[in-house]
Amino acid sequence: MKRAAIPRVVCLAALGALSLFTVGANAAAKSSEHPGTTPGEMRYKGAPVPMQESVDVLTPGAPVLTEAEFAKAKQIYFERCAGCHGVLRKGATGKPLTPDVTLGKGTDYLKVFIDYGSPAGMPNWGTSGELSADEVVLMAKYLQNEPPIPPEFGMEEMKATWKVLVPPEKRPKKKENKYNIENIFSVTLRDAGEVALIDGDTKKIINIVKTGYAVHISRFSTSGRYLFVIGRDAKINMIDLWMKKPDNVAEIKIGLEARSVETSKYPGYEDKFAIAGSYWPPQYVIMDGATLEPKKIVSTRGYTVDTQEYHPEPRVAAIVASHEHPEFIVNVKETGKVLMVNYEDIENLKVTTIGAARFLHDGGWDSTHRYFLTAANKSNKVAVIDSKEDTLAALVDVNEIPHPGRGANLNDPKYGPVWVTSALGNENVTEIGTDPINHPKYAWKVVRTLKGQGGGSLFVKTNPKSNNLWVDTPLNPDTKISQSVAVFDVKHLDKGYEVLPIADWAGIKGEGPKRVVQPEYNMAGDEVWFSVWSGKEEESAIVIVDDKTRKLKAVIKDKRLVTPTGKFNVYNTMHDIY
Ligand code: DHE
Repeated sequence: MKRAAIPRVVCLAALGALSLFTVGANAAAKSSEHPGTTPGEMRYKGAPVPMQESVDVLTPGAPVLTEAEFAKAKQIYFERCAGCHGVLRKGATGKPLTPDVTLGKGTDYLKVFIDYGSPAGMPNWGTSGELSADEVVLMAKYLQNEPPIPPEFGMEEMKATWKVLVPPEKRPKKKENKYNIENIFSVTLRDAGEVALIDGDTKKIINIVKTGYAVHISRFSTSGRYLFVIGRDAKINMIDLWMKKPDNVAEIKIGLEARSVETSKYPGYEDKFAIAGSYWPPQYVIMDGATLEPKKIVSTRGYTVDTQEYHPEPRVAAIVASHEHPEFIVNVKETGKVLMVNYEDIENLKVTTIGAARFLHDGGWDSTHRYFLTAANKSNKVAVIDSKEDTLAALVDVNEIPHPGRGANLNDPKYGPVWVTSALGNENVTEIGTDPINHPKYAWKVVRTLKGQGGGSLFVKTNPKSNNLWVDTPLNPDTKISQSVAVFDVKHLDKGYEVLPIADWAGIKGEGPKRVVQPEYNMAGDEVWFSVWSGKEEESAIVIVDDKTRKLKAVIKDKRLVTPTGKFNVYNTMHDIY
C-alpha cells in the first residue's frame, strides 16, 4: 500500500474548465469505430463531469500510481467514463468497475477491454486512438484502485455558496423595461458559462448573463418574471426579467454536478418554490422561490426498481412541476423511480414513489398536462406517469434509446393526440397515443413510427399553431445530416420529410461542426429557432425559420454567441407548450 493510510483531497480545478467540445469533436471523428456503441451515443456521453475535488486512496494489492498519474487517470475517468460507469464506479448504464471486480481481472485483461471495447457498448478507447497506449495502461492500473470519492454537499456547503445579490425588497415593483417578456429566449452559451437573453421580437441580444459552467436548462417561474438556469457544475442563477436590464438577483451551488431545475406551478404556489436535482451528490433540494434559500435536501440513494439492489448514486434527471397537485415530479435515473414530491408542507414532506424503469432521463407533458411521458433510455421504454392519480399509467416499449427532450404533441390524422420522441440510436421518430378518453385503443401504444434522417437525434418540436414536426440530428456522424433538420407535415405524415440546410443558411465562415440543435418556437408559434453549434473558438449562430413557408427568416450572429445549444422561450416554457 502506498498512500492508503490517510485519504487526501486533491483539487482538479482544471477539470471543470476543460472544453467539452474538444472531447465531443474528437469522439465525432472516431465514433464509427466503436463497436456496440452508436456514434450518436458516443458523442453524447463524451461530455466530462465537472468534479473538482475528491478523496483519493491507493488500494492494497492494486498497482501503484504516482500522485501525478493518479490525478491524470482521475481526470480521464471523469471526462470519458463516469457518465456510464458512475462517479463511484458502481455501474450505471456501464458495468461496475470497483476493485472487487477489477483487481481479480488484472492489468492485462483490463487493458484489452479499454483498447478494444466490447459489443455490449464499451467503446474501444485504445484502438480508436482516443487514448494513447500509455493512457490505456494507466487506466487499467487506476481502475484497480478504490474510486476517489467526491465530497457530500449538505446545507452548510449550500449556504456557503448562497448569495442574494438583490434582495426581494430592492427589486423592481413593476416591470422596468419595454421588452415583451413572454417572447424572450434564454439561450445556453455552453462553453462560455453564460446565457444570452434574446428579444424574440427584435432578435437583439438584451444581455449576456454570467452563470455556472455549461448551463443545461432554463426554466421560468409561473409568473414568467424569474428565470432559473442550472450549470453542469450545479450552480443555479436566478435572473429577474423585470429589471431594466435583466440580470442575476440570486445564486447558489447545490452540489458538484447537476442538470435540472424547476419552479412550483400549482395554483396558490406560483413563484413560491424552486427545486433542483443533482447528479452528485445524488439528491434534490427545495428552495425558496424568491431568494434560492435552500430549505430541504433529500437524498435519492436507495434501491433499484427491478432487482431491488442498493444503488449509491442514483442521479436526478428531469424535474417537472405538476399541474394537478402541489408536487414536483422528479426522475431518478439509476433506480428507475419517479418521485412525486409534495411541497405543501416541506417540513413533513410527503413523497409518492412510482416504480418505472431504469435510467430515466428527459421527458415532457402530453397536451392535457395530466400525463408526464419520460424516457428510460437504456431500457428503451417511455414511462407514462399519471400526475392526477400519482400512478404509472404505462411503460411503452420503443427503440432505440429514446431521447425526447420535452417531446412534441401532435394531432395525428388517424390516431388522434400523440406525443412524439426521436432517438439517439436509430432514425425512428415514434408516436405514442395519449388520449385514453376519446382514443382508448391507441392510448399508451406506439401508433406510428416515422423514419427520420438518421440516429443521433436529440430533440423534436412542434407547436399547437403549427402543422410542422421538426426533428434534429446533431449527433449523427454524417455532417449533411447533423447540419440540417428534417420537417414533417403533420397532416401528411406518410409523405416523409423535407430537409432544410440550416447550417448553410447560417452562412458561417470557417471550420466547425455546425451542429443544428434543439428547435424552439417563439411565443406566436410562427417562427422556429435553431442553434448552429460550433466549437468555442469558432463562429456559431441562431437561425430562425418561418414556420409556415419553411423559408429562412433571420440569422442571429454575434461574437458573444459562443456555443449556443438549448433555447427556452419564456411563454412556451412557462406554459409547457411543445
Ligand atoms: Fe442534456 C435536457 C442530461 C448531454 C442539451 N439533459 C436534459 C435533461 C437531462 C439531461 C437530465 C432534462 C432536464 C429537465 O428537463 O429537467 N444531457 C444530460 C446528460 O447527462 C448528458 C447525456 C451528458 C452530459 O454530460 O451532460 C447530456 N445535453 C447534453 C448535450 O451534450 C447537449 C446537446 C448540449 C449541452 O448543452 O450540453 C444537451 N439537454 C440539453 C438541452 C436540454 C437537455 C438543450 C433541454 C431540452 C428541452 O427542450 O427541454
